[in-house]
Amino acid sequence: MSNWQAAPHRRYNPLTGEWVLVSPHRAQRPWQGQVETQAAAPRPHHDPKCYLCPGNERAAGRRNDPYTGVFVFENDFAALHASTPAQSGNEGGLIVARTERGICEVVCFSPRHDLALADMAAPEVRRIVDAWVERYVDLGSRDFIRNVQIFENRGEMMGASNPHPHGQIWATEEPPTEVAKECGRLGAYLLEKGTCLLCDYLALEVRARERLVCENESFAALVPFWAVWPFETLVLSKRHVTAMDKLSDSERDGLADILIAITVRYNRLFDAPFPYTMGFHQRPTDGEPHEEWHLHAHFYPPLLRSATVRKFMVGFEMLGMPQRDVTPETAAERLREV
Ligand code: H2U
Ligand code: ZN
Repeated sequence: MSNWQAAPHRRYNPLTGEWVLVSPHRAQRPWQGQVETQAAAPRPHHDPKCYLCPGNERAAGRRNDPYTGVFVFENDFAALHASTPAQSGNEGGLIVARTERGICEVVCFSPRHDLALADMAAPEVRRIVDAWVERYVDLGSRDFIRNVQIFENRGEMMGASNPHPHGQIWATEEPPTEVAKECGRLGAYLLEKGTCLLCDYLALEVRARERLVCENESFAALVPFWAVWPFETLVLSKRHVTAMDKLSDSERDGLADILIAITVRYNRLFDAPFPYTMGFHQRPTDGEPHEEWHLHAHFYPPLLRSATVRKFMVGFEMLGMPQRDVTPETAAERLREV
């Protein structure tokens, strides 16, 4: 394809069927708007007031185990419950609702209050990967759970309620909207072409190398051609696996390695802790084989041009469609070079 660095254009996201507007020439416009502050104070190894540190009391009065590795507990303020009785309503297709059941868990990544994924050693992150696999399999095996969404909100800017390294898992009765969209597109592609959309896309990106950020034997991280967030990345398993439970031992190590590699690059970019939401998309757990699925993670970081200036999704984006100024190619180059 020709040079997409100059003219305003639209890019297609084959995973969701949506489009993003790219305006490369706008990246230089001045900024006199909101400037974020980032807490930079050094944190202790253990904070007696932190509700996620080992041995501490949580907000709801329960106490954490004196854990030394990864610690998983059921969210005390869960968004969904396993026992909600079924109910539904439909008034002329206009007032439509139904109850949703689910299970919400919190995963403490480390007993150390002051660490983040980027600061951890590979064997420590590997233990988090093992915990995610175990929770995906266990929650996914419940008869009423059809999707297990694993994610992390990192940093105050992304709404994380606590700096202690942790993530969440929301297992739901129905695949949520983003998963359902991807499921539809991946399924349609397999039906039409007989191959996996993300295997084909990865092959293309590995050949081009333009948007590739880093890779190891089993995973690659790249800025997708259709990225919306300035430094958004997509982490793809190199082998076609539908979910984490199909990863080999060395591929689990590869996943741990690439998570460290990408978060270290993010922190180096503006020489400051880099906020993001990240999470995995994998085979829904409805009992079907879902061969169209290809395990991947999305990193959606809000920062735009420094540690304190973020991208807002407002105006045209709320009313029209997502838009970006810095091209994915430029973002990938910067992430490669740090
Ligand atoms: P976030 O930082 O991504 O919000 O995750 C923290 C979660 O921890 C949040 O969902 C839960 C909140 O409900 N939580 C507990 O389960 N117990 C507590 O004592 C405090 C926070
Ligand atoms: Zn803590």
